Amino acid sequence: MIRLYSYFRSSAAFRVRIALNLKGVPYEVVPIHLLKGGGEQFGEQYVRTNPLSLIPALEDAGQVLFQSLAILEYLDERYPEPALLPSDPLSRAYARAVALTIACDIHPLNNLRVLRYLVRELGVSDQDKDAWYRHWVELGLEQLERVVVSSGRSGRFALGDQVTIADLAIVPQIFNARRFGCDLAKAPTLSGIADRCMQLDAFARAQPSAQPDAE
Ligand SMILES: N[C@@H](CCC(=O)N[C@@H](CS)C(=O)NCC(=O)O)C(=O)O
Repeated sequence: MIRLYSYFRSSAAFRVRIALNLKGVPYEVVPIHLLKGGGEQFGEQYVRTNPLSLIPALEDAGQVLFQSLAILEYLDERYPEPALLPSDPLSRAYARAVALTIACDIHPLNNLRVLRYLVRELGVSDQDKDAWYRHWVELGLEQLERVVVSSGRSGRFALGDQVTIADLAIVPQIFNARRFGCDLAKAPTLSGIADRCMQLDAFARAQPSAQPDAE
């Protein structure tokens, strides 16, 4: 059975949990606590699994995959239904671009290790760390909102009425933005997409509070 190294609050793992649920692929969650004891992602055992010390990693047929977007594309190729990418090349590139904007340009600035470095090494106050977090998330989502609106492609979801990898990236990012009290007034379309996605069972079952390691 597929094993997913996951942490309930990890937005990158959240993306993969949604894909597995949508595709109806059974999987076992192996919880890796990112805070306990300094972080289990740095433990010898997990570093052997994923030397990047990041969540998620997915183990299938004895192989370990990492990077959530690569994992999503792997799952889409291995379990094609329902497809997470549209069929025409332009729409595929667009869906990937939306997902990559979140995964490459928004999420990494606010990752745990970055926030920790700000506080522990650079002596930034908790208040300033939170301001950093909100600044990059609000700016990133405001810009992405403009992309999504001007593309004219959105419907119930980021690409019409088909769930794609774009939605799998949007939902966890909006989820975390709300948790950290970001102002999403300038991202109403993205917020609406996230709300409609969360009405789907596959998304709801993937959310942090539904995880076996939820606190
Ligand atoms: N680009 C990676 C990002 C993975 C990532 O940053 N995971 C976070 C949780 S969402 C993590 O493991 N953080 C641990 C840390 O910062 O020490 C992906 O998409 O898989």
